[in-house]
Amino acid sequence: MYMRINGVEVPSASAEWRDVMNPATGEVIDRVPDGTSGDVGVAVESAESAFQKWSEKTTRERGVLLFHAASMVRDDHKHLARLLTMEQGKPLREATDEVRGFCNVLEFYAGLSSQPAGDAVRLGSQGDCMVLHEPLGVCGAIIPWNMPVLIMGWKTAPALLAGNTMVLKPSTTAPLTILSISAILEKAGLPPGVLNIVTGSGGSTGEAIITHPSVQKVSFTGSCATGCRVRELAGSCNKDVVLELGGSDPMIVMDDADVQKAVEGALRGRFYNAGQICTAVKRLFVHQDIAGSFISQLKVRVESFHVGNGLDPQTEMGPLNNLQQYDTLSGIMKSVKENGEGTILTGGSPVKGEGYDNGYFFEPTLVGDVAEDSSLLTGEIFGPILPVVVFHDLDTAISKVNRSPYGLGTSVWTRDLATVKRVFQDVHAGIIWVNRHVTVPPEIPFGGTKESGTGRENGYRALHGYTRTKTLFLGW
Ligand code: TXE
Repeated sequence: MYMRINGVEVPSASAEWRDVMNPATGEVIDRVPDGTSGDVGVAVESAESAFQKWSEKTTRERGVLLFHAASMVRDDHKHLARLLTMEQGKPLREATDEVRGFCNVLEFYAGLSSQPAGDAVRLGSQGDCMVLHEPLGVCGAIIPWNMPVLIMGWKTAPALLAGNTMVLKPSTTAPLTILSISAILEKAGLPPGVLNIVTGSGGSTGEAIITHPSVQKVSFTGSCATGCRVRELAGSCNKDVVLELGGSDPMIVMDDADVQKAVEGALRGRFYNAGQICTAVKRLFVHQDIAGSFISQLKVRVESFHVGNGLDPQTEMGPLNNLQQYDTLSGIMKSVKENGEGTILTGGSPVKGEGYDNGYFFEPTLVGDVAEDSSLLTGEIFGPILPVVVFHDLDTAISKVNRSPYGLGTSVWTRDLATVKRVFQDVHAGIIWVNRHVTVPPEIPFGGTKESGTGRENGYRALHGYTRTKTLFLGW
Protein backbone atom coordinates (compact mmCIF):
# COMPACT_ATOMS: atom_id res chain seq x y z
CA MET A 1 0.00 0.00 0.00
CA TYR A 2 1.02 3.60 -0.50
CA MET A 3 0.92 6.54 1.91
CA ARG A 4 -2.07 8.84 1.55
CA ILE A 5 -1.20 12.51 1.15
CA ASN A 6 -3.61 15.13 -0.15
CA GLY A 7 -6.16 12.47 -1.08
CA VAL A 8 -3.86 10.41 -3.27
CA GLU A 9 -1.63 7.38 -2.91
CA VAL A 10 2.07 8.28 -2.88
CA PRO A 11 5.34 6.37 -2.49
CA SER A 12 8.06 7.82 -0.28
CA ALA A 13 10.61 10.27 -1.64
CA SER A 14 13.19 7.79 -0.27
CA ALA A 15 11.88 5.10 -2.67
CA GLU A 16 12.38 2.69 0.26
CA TRP A 17 9.74 0.25 1.48
CA ARG A 18 9.01 -1.66 4.68
CA ASP A 19 7.43 -5.11 4.77
CA VAL A 20 4.32 -5.70 6.85
CA MET A 21 4.17 -9.22 8.29
CA ASN A 22 1.40 -11.45 9.53
CA PRO A 23 2.51 -12.20 13.12
CA ALA A 24 0.66 -15.53 13.08
CA THR A 25 2.47 -16.96 10.05
CA GLY A 26 5.57 -14.87 9.47
CA GLU A 27 4.41 -14.18 5.90
CA VAL A 28 4.88 -10.77 4.33
CA ILE A 29 1.37 -9.56 3.51
CA ASP A 30 2.16 -6.15 2.03
CA ARG A 31 4.67 -3.33 2.16
CA VAL A 32 4.41 0.39 2.85
CA PRO A 33 6.71 3.29 1.98
CA ASP A 34 9.45 4.08 4.48
CA GLY A 35 8.58 7.75 4.86
CA THR A 36 11.06 10.54 5.51
CA SER A 37 10.94 14.00 7.03
CA GLY A 38 10.53 15.29 3.45
CA ASP A 39 7.33 13.24 3.09
CA VAL A 40 6.10 14.69 6.38
CA GLY A 41 6.81 18.18 5.02
CA VAL A 42 4.65 17.50 1.97
CA ALA A 43 1.87 16.07 4.13
CA VAL A 44 1.92 19.08 6.47
CA GLU A 45 1.74 21.46 3.48
CA SER A 46 -1.32 19.57 2.21
CA ALA A 47 -2.92 19.74 5.62
CA GLU A 48 -2.20 23.48 5.82
CA SER A 49 -3.72 24.09 2.39
CA ALA A 50 -6.84 22.10 3.28
CA PHE A 51 -7.27 23.82 6.66
CA GLN A 52 -9.00 27.02 5.64
CA LYS A 53 -11.88 25.48 3.70
CA TRP A 54 -12.32 22.64 6.18
CA SER A 55 -12.40 24.97 9.19
CA GLU A 56 -14.87 27.29 7.43
CA LYS A 57 -17.44 24.51 7.11
CA THR A 58 -20.00 24.46 9.88
CA THR A 59 -19.45 21.93 12.65
CA ARG A 60 -22.74 20.37 11.57
CA GLU A 61 -21.42 19.85 8.03
CA ARG A 62 -18.31 18.18 9.38
CA GLY A 63 -20.46 16.05 11.72
CA VAL A 64 -22.70 14.88 8.88
CA LEU A 65 -19.60 13.84 6.96
CA LEU A 66 -18.25 11.87 9.94
CA PHE A 67 -21.61 10.08 10.31
CA HIS A 68 -21.54 9.16 6.65
CA ALA A 69 -17.91 8.01 6.87
CA ALA A 70 -18.76 5.81 9.88
CA SER A 71 -21.53 4.13 7.93
CA MET A 72 -19.21 3.48 4.97
CA VAL A 73 -16.59 1.96 7.27
CA ARG A 74 -19.29 -0.22 8.85
CA ASP A 75 -20.32 -1.42 5.39
CA ASP A 76 -16.76 -2.57 4.79
CA HIS A 77 -16.10 -3.91 8.29
CA LYS A 78 -15.61 -7.54 7.25
CA HIS A 79 -12.75 -6.75 4.89
CA LEU A 80 -11.22 -4.25 7.33
CA ALA A 81 -11.42 -6.63 10.28
CA ARG A 82 -9.73 -9.38 8.27
CA LEU A 83 -6.94 -7.03 7.27
CA LEU A 84 -6.52 -5.92 10.89
CA THR A 85 -6.26 -9.54 12.05
CA MET A 86 -3.67 -10.28 9.39
CA GLU A 87 -1.38 -7.39 10.29
CA GLN A 88 -2.00 -7.18 14.04
CA GLY A 89 -2.71 -10.80 15.02
CA LYS A 90 -5.88 -10.38 17.10
CA PRO A 91 -8.81 -12.80 16.64
CA LEU A 92 -11.26 -11.79 13.95
CA ARG A 93 -13.99 -11.23 16.57
CA GLU A 94 -11.81 -8.67 18.35
CA ALA A 95 -10.79 -7.03 15.08
CA THR A 96 -14.48 -6.67 14.19
CA ASP A 97 -15.14 -5.11 17.61
CA GLU A 98 -12.31 -2.68 17.00
CA VAL A 99 -13.52 -1.56 13.57
CA ARG A 100 -17.01 -1.08 15.01
CA GLY A 101 -15.46 0.77 17.96
CA PHE A 102 -13.84 3.17 15.49
CA CYS A 103 -17.27 3.84 13.94
CA ASN A 104 -18.76 4.41 17.40
CA VAL A 105 -16.11 7.05 18.10
CA LEU A 106 -16.82 8.85 14.81
CA GLU A 107 -20.55 8.77 15.53
CA PHE A 108 -20.10 9.97 19.10
CA TYR A 109 -18.16 13.05 17.97
CA ALA A 110 -20.47 13.62 15.00
CA GLY A 111 -23.28 13.69 17.56
CA LEU A 112 -21.56 16.55 19.38
CA SER A 113 -21.69 18.73 16.29
CA SER A 114 -24.82 20.50 17.45
CA GLN A 115 -23.15 21.68 20.67
CA PRO A 116 -22.46 25.42 20.91
CA ALA A 117 -19.00 26.36 19.66
CA GLY A 118 -18.45 28.88 22.43
CA ASP A 119 -20.03 30.87 25.27
CA ALA A 120 -21.39 34.29 25.95
CA VAL A 121 -20.25 35.96 29.18
CA ARG A 122 -22.06 39.00 30.59
CA LEU A 123 -19.93 41.35 32.72
CA GLY A 124 -22.47 43.96 33.77
CA SER A 125 -21.28 47.52 33.28
CA GLN A 126 -17.94 46.33 31.82
CA GLY A 127 -19.61 44.78 28.79
CA ASP A 128 -20.27 41.39 27.24
CA CYS A 129 -17.92 38.76 25.89
CA MET A 130 -18.18 36.18 23.17
CA VAL A 131 -15.77 33.25 23.71
CA LEU A 132 -15.24 31.19 20.55
CA HIS A 133 -13.58 27.76 20.35
CA GLU A 134 -11.39 27.91 17.27
CA PRO A 135 -9.58 24.95 15.66
CA LEU A 136 -5.81 24.87 16.18
CA GLY A 137 -4.71 24.18 12.59
CA VAL A 138 -2.63 21.14 11.60
CA CYS A 139 -2.47 18.47 14.31
CA GLY A 140 -0.19 15.43 14.49
CA ALA A 141 -1.12 11.92 15.62
CA ILE A 142 1.25 9.04 16.38
CA ILE A 143 -0.39 5.63 16.69
CA PRO A 144 0.83 2.32 18.15
CA TRP A 145 0.19 -1.19 16.83
CA ASN A 146 -1.93 -2.67 19.62
CA MET A 147 -5.34 -1.05 18.89
CA PRO A 148 -4.41 0.98 15.79
CA VAL A 149 -7.89 1.50 14.41
CA LEU A 150 -9.59 2.46 17.66
CA ILE A 151 -6.78 4.82 18.62
CA MET A 152 -6.92 6.37 15.14
CA GLY A 153 -10.59 7.15 15.90
CA TRP A 154 -9.79 8.65 19.32
CA LYS A 155 -7.38 11.11 17.74
CA THR A 156 -8.91 11.90 14.36
CA ALA A 157 -12.61 12.22 15.23
CA PRO A 158 -12.42 15.10 17.75
CA ALA A 159 -9.62 16.85 15.84
CA LEU A 160 -11.45 16.80 12.50
CA LEU A 161 -14.86 17.63 13.96
CA ALA A 162 -13.34 20.71 15.61
CA GLY A 163 -12.13 21.88 12.18
CA ASN A 164 -8.48 20.86 12.33
CA THR A 165 -6.58 18.96 9.66
CA MET A 166 -4.16 16.17 10.49
CA VAL A 167 -0.99 14.28 9.68
CA LEU A 168 -1.03 10.80 11.17
CA LYS A 169 1.73 8.24 11.51
CA PRO A 170 0.76 4.60 12.08
CA SER A 171 3.18 2.09 13.59
CA THR A 172 5.45 0.18 11.24
CA THR A 173 3.82 -3.17 12.08
CA ALA A 174 0.13 -2.22 11.71
CA PRO A 175 -0.32 0.52 9.10
CA LEU A 176 -2.56 -1.23 6.56
CA THR A 177 -6.04 -0.98 8.08
CA ILE A 178 -5.41 2.67 8.92
CA LEU A 179 -4.47 3.36 5.28
CA SER A 180 -7.57 1.50 4.04
CA ILE A 181 -9.85 3.38 6.41
CA SER A 182 -8.44 6.74 5.41
CA ALA A 183 -9.20 5.91 1.77
CA ILE A 184 -12.81 5.16 2.79
CA LEU A 185 -13.07 8.46 4.67
CA GLU A 186 -11.98 10.24 1.49
CA LYS A 187 -14.58 8.32 -0.52
CA ALA A 188 -17.14 9.45 2.05
CA GLY A 189 -16.29 13.05 1.16
CA LEU A 190 -13.38 14.04 3.41
CA PRO A 191 -11.63 16.69 1.30
CA PRO A 192 -8.05 15.98 0.12
CA GLY A 193 -5.43 17.05 2.64
CA VAL A 194 -7.72 16.98 5.68
CA LEU A 195 -6.29 13.65 6.85
CA ASN A 196 -2.84 12.59 5.61
CA ILE A 197 -1.19 9.29 6.51
CA VAL A 198 2.61 9.11 6.46
CA THR A 199 4.11 5.68 7.10
CA GLY A 200 7.65 5.20 8.42
CA SER A 201 9.70 4.86 11.56
CA GLY A 202 9.24 6.84 14.74
CA GLY A 203 12.71 8.34 14.62
CA SER A 204 12.24 9.83 11.14
CA THR A 205 8.56 10.46 10.34
CA GLY A 206 7.37 10.54 13.97
CA GLU A 207 9.92 13.12 15.09
CA ALA A 208 9.44 15.14 11.89
CA ILE A 209 5.72 15.48 12.70
CA ILE A 210 6.40 16.58 16.27
CA THR A 211 9.03 19.16 15.33
CA HIS A 212 7.41 20.58 12.18
CA PRO A 213 6.76 24.28 12.91
CA SER A 214 3.28 24.21 11.37
CA VAL A 215 2.05 21.33 13.54
CA GLN A 216 0.18 22.87 16.47
CA LYS A 217 -0.50 19.88 18.69
CA VAL A 218 0.56 16.24 18.86
CA SER A 219 -1.35 13.32 20.30
CA PHE A 220 0.82 10.30 21.00
CA THR A 221 0.05 6.80 22.26
CA GLY A 222 2.93 4.46 22.96
CA SER A 223 5.61 3.53 25.46
CA CYS A 224 6.83 5.63 28.38
CA ALA A 225 10.34 5.89 26.97
CA THR A 226 9.15 7.17 23.59
CA GLY A 227 6.58 9.36 25.36
CA CYS A 228 9.42 11.10 27.24
CA ARG A 229 11.18 11.79 23.94
CA VAL A 230 7.94 13.11 22.43
CA ARG A 231 7.38 15.37 25.45
CA GLU A 232 10.95 16.67 25.24
CA LEU A 233 10.69 17.43 21.50
CA ALA A 234 7.24 18.99 21.79
CA GLY A 235 8.35 21.03 24.81
CA SER A 236 11.37 22.36 22.95
CA CYS A 237 8.98 23.76 20.28
CA ASN A 238 6.43 24.86 22.91
CA LYS A 239 3.78 22.55 21.54
CA ASP A 240 0.69 21.13 23.20
CA VAL A 241 0.87 17.36 23.57
CA VAL A 242 -1.38 14.52 24.73
CA LEU A 243 0.55 11.48 25.96
CA GLU A 244 -1.14 8.16 26.54
CA LEU A 245 1.66 5.98 27.82
CA GLY A 246 0.21 2.74 29.06
CA GLY A 247 -0.16 1.39 32.53
CA SER A 248 0.05 -1.50 34.93
CA ASP A 249 -3.60 -1.66 35.85
CA PRO A 250 -4.50 -3.55 39.02
CA MET A 251 -7.68 -5.57 39.48
CA ILE A 252 -8.67 -5.84 43.15
CA VAL A 253 -11.00 -8.74 43.97
CA MET A 254 -12.59 -8.42 47.41
CA ASP A 255 -13.93 -11.31 49.51
CA ASP A 256 -17.56 -10.28 48.79
CA ALA A 257 -17.06 -10.29 44.99
CA ASP A 258 -19.09 -12.38 42.58
CA VAL A 259 -16.23 -14.82 41.96
CA GLN A 260 -17.47 -16.20 38.66
CA LYS A 261 -18.02 -12.74 37.23
CA ALA A 262 -14.60 -11.63 38.47
CA VAL A 263 -12.90 -14.68 36.91
CA GLU A 264 -14.45 -13.79 33.55
CA GLY A 265 -13.42 -10.15 34.10
CA ALA A 266 -9.81 -11.18 34.74
CA LEU A 267 -9.76 -13.37 31.63
CA ARG A 268 -11.08 -10.68 29.35
CA GLY A 269 -9.11 -8.01 31.16
CA ARG A 270 -5.79 -9.77 30.74
CA PHE A 271 -5.98 -11.93 27.63
CA TYR A 272 -8.06 -9.83 25.19
CA ASN A 273 -5.75 -8.72 22.35
CA ALA A 274 -3.13 -11.11 23.81
CA GLY A 275 -2.78 -8.73 26.75
CA GLN A 276 -1.52 -5.89 24.57
CA ILE A 277 -3.81 -3.14 25.83
CA CYS A 278 -2.80 -0.16 27.92
CA THR A 279 -5.77 -0.74 30.27
CA ALA A 280 -5.37 -4.53 30.45
CA VAL A 281 -5.35 -6.13 33.89
CA LYS A 282 -1.62 -6.32 34.55
CA ARG A 283 -1.66 -7.08 38.29
CA LEU A 284 -4.32 -9.18 39.99
CA PHE A 285 -4.89 -8.69 43.74
CA VAL A 286 -7.18 -11.31 45.33
CA HIS A 287 -8.48 -11.34 48.90
CA GLN A 288 -7.09 -14.32 50.84
CA ASP A 289 -10.57 -15.61 51.83
CA ILE A 290 -11.51 -16.36 48.22
CA ALA A 291 -8.03 -16.72 46.71
CA GLY A 292 -8.00 -20.54 46.59
CA SER A 293 -11.26 -20.96 44.69
CA PHE A 294 -10.69 -17.85 42.53
CA ILE A 295 -7.23 -18.91 41.37
CA SER A 296 -8.22 -22.50 40.67
CA GLN A 297 -11.27 -21.39 38.58
CA LEU A 298 -9.11 -18.88 36.71
CA LYS A 299 -6.43 -21.50 36.03
CA VAL A 300 -8.98 -23.94 34.57
CA ARG A 301 -10.31 -21.25 32.23
CA VAL A 302 -6.83 -20.08 31.19
CA GLU A 303 -5.74 -23.64 30.43
CA SER A 304 -8.75 -24.15 28.16
CA PHE A 305 -7.87 -21.11 26.03
CA HIS A 306 -7.41 -21.77 22.32
CA VAL A 307 -4.33 -19.91 21.09
CA GLY A 308 -3.95 -19.67 17.32
CA ASN A 309 -4.17 -17.72 14.10
CA GLY A 310 -6.74 -14.95 14.53
CA LEU A 311 -8.42 -15.96 11.27
CA ASP A 312 -9.32 -19.36 12.74
CA PRO A 313 -12.85 -18.97 14.21
CA GLN A 314 -11.87 -21.16 17.21
CA THR A 315 -9.07 -18.83 18.26
CA GLU A 316 -9.55 -17.04 21.57
CA MET A 317 -6.09 -15.49 21.68
CA GLY A 318 -3.83 -14.63 18.74
CA PRO A 319 -0.06 -14.11 18.58
CA LEU A 320 1.86 -11.15 19.92
CA ASN A 321 2.17 -8.43 17.32
CA ASN A 322 5.91 -8.34 16.74
CA LEU A 323 9.31 -9.83 17.42
CA GLN A 324 10.25 -7.14 19.95
CA GLN A 325 7.20 -8.05 22.03
CA TYR A 326 7.94 -11.75 21.74
CA ASP A 327 11.56 -11.33 22.79
CA THR A 328 10.64 -9.00 25.66
CA LEU A 329 8.08 -11.39 27.12
CA SER A 330 10.34 -14.41 26.64
CA GLY A 331 13.11 -12.50 28.46
CA ILE A 332 10.81 -11.53 31.33
CA MET A 333 9.68 -15.12 31.88
CA LYS A 334 13.28 -16.37 31.66
CA SER A 335 14.24 -13.98 34.43
CA VAL A 336 11.19 -14.97 36.54
CA LYS A 337 12.21 -18.63 36.26
CA GLU A 338 15.95 -18.16 36.78
CA ASN A 339 15.68 -15.70 39.65
CA GLY A 340 12.75 -17.35 41.41
CA GLU A 341 10.59 -14.21 41.08
CA GLY A 342 7.39 -16.26 41.35
CA THR A 343 5.69 -19.63 40.94
CA ILE A 344 4.40 -20.35 37.46
CA LEU A 345 0.85 -21.60 37.88
CA THR A 346 0.32 -22.21 34.17
CA GLY A 347 1.97 -21.25 30.85
CA GLY A 348 5.19 -19.25 30.93
CA SER A 349 6.69 -20.00 27.51
CA PRO A 350 6.33 -19.32 23.80
CA VAL A 351 3.94 -21.76 22.07
CA LYS A 352 5.82 -24.13 19.79
CA GLY A 353 4.79 -26.90 17.42
CA GLU A 354 3.07 -27.34 14.10
CA GLY A 355 1.18 -24.21 13.06
CA TYR A 356 2.96 -22.10 15.67
CA ASP A 357 6.64 -22.10 14.73
CA ASN A 358 6.57 -19.09 12.40
CA GLY A 359 4.36 -16.90 14.58
CA TYR A 360 4.83 -14.94 17.80
CA PHE A 361 2.60 -17.12 19.97
CA PHE A 362 2.93 -17.00 23.74
CA GLU A 363 1.12 -19.13 26.33
CA PRO A 364 -1.48 -17.46 28.52
CA THR A 365 0.37 -17.38 31.82
CA LEU A 366 -0.44 -17.07 35.52
CA VAL A 367 2.28 -16.45 38.09
CA GLY A 368 1.74 -16.68 41.87
CA ASP A 369 3.92 -15.83 44.91
CA VAL A 370 5.41 -12.93 42.98
CA ALA A 371 8.43 -11.17 44.49
CA GLU A 372 7.64 -7.51 45.25
CA ASP A 373 10.56 -6.27 43.16
CA SER A 374 9.78 -8.50 40.17
CA SER A 375 9.31 -6.64 36.89
CA LEU A 376 5.94 -8.42 36.73
CA LEU A 377 4.78 -5.95 39.39
CA THR A 378 7.02 -2.97 38.82
CA GLY A 379 6.92 -2.67 35.00
CA GLU A 380 4.30 -2.74 32.28
CA ILE A 381 3.82 -6.35 31.11
CA PHE A 382 2.39 -5.91 27.62
CA GLY A 383 1.31 -9.47 26.93
CA PRO A 384 -0.63 -12.47 28.28
CA ILE A 385 1.16 -12.85 31.64
CA LEU A 386 -0.81 -12.24 34.81
CA PRO A 387 0.89 -11.96 38.21
CA VAL A 388 -1.44 -12.85 41.09
CA VAL A 389 -0.99 -11.33 44.55
CA VAL A 390 -3.00 -12.51 47.57
CA PHE A 391 -3.86 -9.82 50.16
CA HIS A 392 -5.59 -9.85 53.55
CA ASP A 393 -6.92 -6.28 53.88
CA LEU A 394 -7.83 -3.38 51.63
CA ASP A 395 -5.26 -1.00 53.15
CA THR A 396 -2.42 -3.32 52.17
CA ALA A 397 -3.89 -3.85 48.71
CA ILE A 398 -4.19 -0.10 48.07
CA SER A 399 -0.67 0.59 49.26
CA LYS A 400 0.70 -2.13 46.92
CA VAL A 401 -1.45 -0.92 44.04
CA ASN A 402 -0.15 2.64 44.43
CA ARG A 403 3.48 1.48 44.50
CA SER A 404 3.44 1.27 40.70
CA PRO A 405 4.84 4.24 38.76
CA TYR A 406 1.76 3.98 36.50
CA GLY A 407 -1.75 5.29 37.17
CA LEU A 408 -4.02 4.54 34.23
CA GLY A 409 -6.97 2.41 35.40
CA THR A 410 -7.95 0.21 38.35
CA SER A 411 -10.87 -2.09 38.92
CA VAL A 412 -12.40 -3.20 42.18
CA TRP A 413 -14.73 -6.20 42.35
CA THR A 414 -17.06 -5.94 45.32
CA ARG A 415 -20.65 -5.45 46.41
CA ASP A 416 -19.72 -2.95 49.12
CA LEU A 417 -20.12 0.79 48.50
CA ALA A 418 -17.71 1.75 51.26
CA THR A 419 -14.98 -0.25 49.50
CA VAL A 420 -15.79 1.51 46.23
CA LYS A 421 -15.58 4.90 47.93
CA ARG A 422 -12.22 4.04 49.52
CA VAL A 423 -10.70 2.81 46.24
CA PHE A 424 -12.07 5.78 44.29
CA GLN A 425 -10.57 8.21 46.80
CA ASP A 426 -7.20 6.60 47.42
CA VAL A 427 -6.05 4.80 44.30
CA HIS A 428 -3.97 6.81 41.82
CA ALA A 429 -5.65 6.32 38.45
CA GLY A 430 -7.54 8.13 35.71
CA ILE A 431 -10.44 5.68 35.85
CA ILE A 432 -11.80 3.33 38.51
CA TRP A 433 -14.10 0.58 37.29
CA VAL A 434 -16.40 -1.32 39.63
CA ASN A 435 -17.12 -4.94 38.65
CA ARG A 436 -15.68 -4.53 35.17
CA HIS A 437 -12.36 -3.65 33.54
CA VAL A 438 -10.83 -2.46 30.24
CA THR A 439 -13.97 -0.94 28.70
CA VAL A 440 -13.29 2.57 27.41
CA PRO A 441 -16.33 3.89 25.50
CA PRO A 442 -15.93 7.17 23.59
CA GLU A 443 -18.31 9.00 25.95
CA ILE A 444 -15.90 9.04 28.94
CA PRO A 445 -12.55 10.78 29.33
CA PHE A 446 -9.58 8.47 29.08
CA GLY A 447 -6.02 9.03 30.30
CA GLY A 448 -3.82 8.51 33.31
CA THR A 449 -1.76 10.02 36.09
CA LYS A 450 1.92 9.56 37.03
CA GLU A 451 3.89 7.82 34.25
CA SER A 452 0.73 6.86 32.39
CA GLY A 453 0.81 10.24 30.70
CA THR A 454 -0.87 13.59 30.48
CA GLY A 455 -4.02 14.88 28.85
CA ARG A 456 -7.27 13.08 28.13
CA GLU A 457 -8.82 11.51 25.07
CA ASN A 458 -12.52 10.79 24.49
CA GLY A 459 -15.53 12.53 25.97
CA TYR A 460 -16.68 15.98 24.97
CA ARG A 461 -13.68 17.56 26.69
CA ALA A 462 -11.29 16.02 24.16
CA LEU A 463 -13.06 18.08 21.51
CA HIS A 464 -12.14 21.23 23.43
CA GLY A 465 -8.58 19.94 23.56
CA TYR A 466 -8.41 20.43 19.79
CA THR A 467 -9.50 24.06 20.02
CA ARG A 468 -8.24 27.31 21.52
CA THR A 469 -10.50 30.07 22.75
CA LYS A 470 -10.65 33.50 21.19
CA THR A 471 -12.61 36.18 23.00
CA LEU A 472 -14.41 39.24 21.70
CA PHE A 473 -14.85 41.72 24.58
CA LEU A 474 -17.56 44.26 23.87
CA GLY A 475 -17.18 47.23 26.22
CA TRP A 476 -20.46 48.85 25.29
O1 TXE B 1 6.35 1.54 21.40
P1 TXE B 1 6.75 2.97 20.85
P2 TXE B 1 6.79 0.08 20.89
C1 TXE B 1 4.37 -0.04 25.37
C2 TXE B 1 4.35 -1.53 25.68
C3 TXE B 1 5.27 -2.08 24.62
C4 TXE B 1 6.31 -0.99 24.54
C5 TXE B 1 7.15 -0.94 23.28
O2 TXE B 1 4.88 -1.75 26.96
O3 TXE B 1 5.83 -3.32 25.01
O4 TXE B 1 5.57 0.19 24.66
O5 TXE B 1 6.32 -0.83 22.12
C6 TXE B 1 6.32 5.74 17.27
N1 TXE B 1 9.21 9.91 17.92
N2 TXE B 1 3.24 0.37 24.56
O6 TXE B 1 8.27 0.01 20.76
O7 TXE B 1 8.18 3.01 20.45
C7 TXE B 1 6.29 4.33 16.73
O8 TXE B 1 6.73 4.29 15.38
C8 TXE B 1 7.93 9.81 17.52
C9 TXE B 1 2.08 0.83 25.28
O9 TXE B 1 6.02 -0.26 19.69
O10 TXE B 1 6.31 3.95 21.87
C10 TXE B 1 4.82 3.97 16.91
O11 TXE B 1 4.06 4.57 15.87
N3 TXE B 1 7.29 8.64 17.41
C11 TXE B 1 1.15 1.56 24.39
C12 TXE B 1 4.50 4.64 18.26
O12 TXE B 1 5.47 5.67 18.41
C13 TXE B 1 7.98 7.53 17.70
C14 TXE B 1 0.95 1.01 23.03
C15 TXE B 1 4.59 3.71 19.47
O13 TXE B 1 5.87 3.13 19.51
C16 TXE B 1 9.33 7.58 18.13
C17 TXE B 1 2.18 0.56 22.43
C18 TXE B 1 9.94 8.85 18.23
N4 TXE B 1 11.21 8.99 18.63
C19 TXE B 1 3.26 0.22 23.20
N5 TXE B 1 9.75 6.31 18.36
C20 TXE B 1 -0.13 1.99 25.03
N6 TXE B 1 -0.07 3.17 25.67
O14 TXE B 1 -1.14 1.36 24.95
C21 TXE B 1 8.71 5.49 18.08
N7 TXE B 1 7.64 6.22 17.68
